[in-house]
Amino acid sequence: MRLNSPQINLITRACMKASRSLIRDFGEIENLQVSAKGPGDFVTSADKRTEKILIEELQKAHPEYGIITEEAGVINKSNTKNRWIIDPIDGTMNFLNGIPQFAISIGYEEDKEIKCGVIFNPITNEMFCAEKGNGAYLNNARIRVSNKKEIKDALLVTGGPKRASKIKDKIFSEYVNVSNNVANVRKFGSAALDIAYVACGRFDGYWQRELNYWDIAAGIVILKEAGGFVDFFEEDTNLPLKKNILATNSNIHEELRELINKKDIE
Ligand code: 2AM
Ligand code: CA
Repeated sequence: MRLNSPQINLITRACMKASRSLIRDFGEIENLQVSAKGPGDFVTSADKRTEKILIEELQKAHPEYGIITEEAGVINKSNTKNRWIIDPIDGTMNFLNGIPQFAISIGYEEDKEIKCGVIFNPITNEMFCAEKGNGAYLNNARIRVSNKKEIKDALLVTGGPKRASKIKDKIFSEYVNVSNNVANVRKFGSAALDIAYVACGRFDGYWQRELNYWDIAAGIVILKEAGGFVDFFEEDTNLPLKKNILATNSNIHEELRELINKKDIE
């Protein structure tokens, strides 16, 4: 069956509308890269422009819904019953460098549970979407996680550390531990697409620290509906929004968690 909730239709439509100017902006990047000023400010405005279109479209239908976004912050803060979680460009560094690995990511929450999500890469024209209870799709085809059973055969993806991270050593030692025990590890620079790629079986698992909720909200429902498993590995379990994600095809989940928890550098 295809997805058909009013929310998913709204998100999809907003994504298609915002992607028109995003594709145009991406086309401009090449020119700006060779200019003296560089594309930095331009990217910030592309981010804002995309976000504005998304918010306008979503608000047309539901002006009262809460919104959490990367650029504008929180809108209608008191409404925690219905909320959109928006990342207008996930993979900003890739976008800035003319690399077509970035996406619009939008999740929809009801009573703090993610009900549906869309991750759209407008350059490759790949739209990942899911609705709780109705499966996950890439464009019109149903997707499922990989069936890989053994972590030693797994191809994983990760991200970070962010530039200002205070735990770079820890993140790099984790990377060493994991890469010594799996087939290989990739780093693609868009958390949303990384999770989506686990959902459709391209990668067997993904982990990353220091994320924001909007990076992963849509990905969580897409991965779960594709048969994957998502949880978090925070040291501080009292934080309201968790930042360190572990997302896999389910089969390799516990083994990957053990590798991440292993403290010694091998
Ligand atoms: P962004 O492109 O929207 O900033 C890169 O490893 C991934 O981590 C991207 O999805 C990126 O989202 C996300 N991320 C979150 N916080 C970040 C930060 N402070 N610096 C770099 N990437 C960050
Ligand atoms: Ca992001």
